[in-house]
Amino acid sequence: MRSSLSHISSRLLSSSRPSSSSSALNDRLVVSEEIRAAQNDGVGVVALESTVITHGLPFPTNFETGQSLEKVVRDNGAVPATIALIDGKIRVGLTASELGRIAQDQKAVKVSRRDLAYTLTKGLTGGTTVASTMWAAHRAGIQVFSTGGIGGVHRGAEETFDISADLTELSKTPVTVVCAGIKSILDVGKTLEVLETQGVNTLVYSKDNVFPGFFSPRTPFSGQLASEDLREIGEIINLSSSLGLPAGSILAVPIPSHLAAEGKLVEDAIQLALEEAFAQKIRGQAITPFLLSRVAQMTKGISMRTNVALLENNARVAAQLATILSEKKR
Ligand code: PSU
Ligand code: MN
Repeated sequence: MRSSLSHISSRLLSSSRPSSSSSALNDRLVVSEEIRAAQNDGVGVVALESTVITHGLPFPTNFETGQSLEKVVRDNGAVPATIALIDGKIRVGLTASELGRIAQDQKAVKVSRRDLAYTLTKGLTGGTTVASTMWAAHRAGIQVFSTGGIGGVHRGAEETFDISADLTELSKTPVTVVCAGIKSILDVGKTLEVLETQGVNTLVYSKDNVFPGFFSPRTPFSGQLASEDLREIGEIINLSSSLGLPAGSILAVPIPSHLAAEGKLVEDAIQLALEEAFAQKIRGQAITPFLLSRVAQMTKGISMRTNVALLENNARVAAQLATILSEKKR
């Protein structure tokens, strides 16, 4: 009896040993030559997610946007690292033809942290969310990541428990996520509460400490600190890591004033769609697709155009921040 127990416990111990994890990671994580060279030369690198390509925008806008985001990063002195799952590998840095491939793959999986292992095992194409892009970026030595909006706490989460893995990833992966705030289809207040609980640095790139709401420059909430000085923001990020704090950071960039009028139109449509969803008792997983398609209908394409412009604006700020952070290491 005793010997069979010790046999079981030694098997349990050996199965939980992390010994093979780093070689599996070395095998699966493929970082492009250009990105490796940039890192060696102290040039900034900006990670870009791919769920927006596989699931966020229709073809060919998704492909064109993927390319234009890479161009914006380059024009601002950094090297883009679009991250996606292709043929059983986590690819950091894609060629134009690979970008085209993921943009047209109808079977692409939306890959959050939990979906990494199964999507790789099946060799499926995967668009990485904020959570899994952060995870891969950190393992590839990339500190800055640009996206549109992060996932968060859904309205009604007290019943559905629908809280994005983006928030838990931010608690344990020291990557800075540049975004335009949190879309009002989510519960912005609850999302900021969870970020606080999880110890995430929540910074606003503005002179006013007003947390932005993606299409709208204002929500009723604030971040910890507002600053228009990317060097100061870089110092906070560096100190957070130097102190050994495991969490990442959010840098929320308000919608620029030249997009404000279009943003207001889209935000009004979102509020109307939310009322419709409530009246029609649409709940749970059905809500987000309902809201997004209603808003697209109501704004006749303006929501998509503004979304792309916000993505580009964030990529610009992220490239500038990545350049500052990499200078300090030279
Ligand atoms: N929020 C947006 N636009 C997006 C997403 C979120 O305003 O495209 C995408 C991002 O890839 C984000 C993901 O990481 O959805 C969150 O999905 P979920 O809530 O299933 O974790
Ligand atoms: Mn969810």
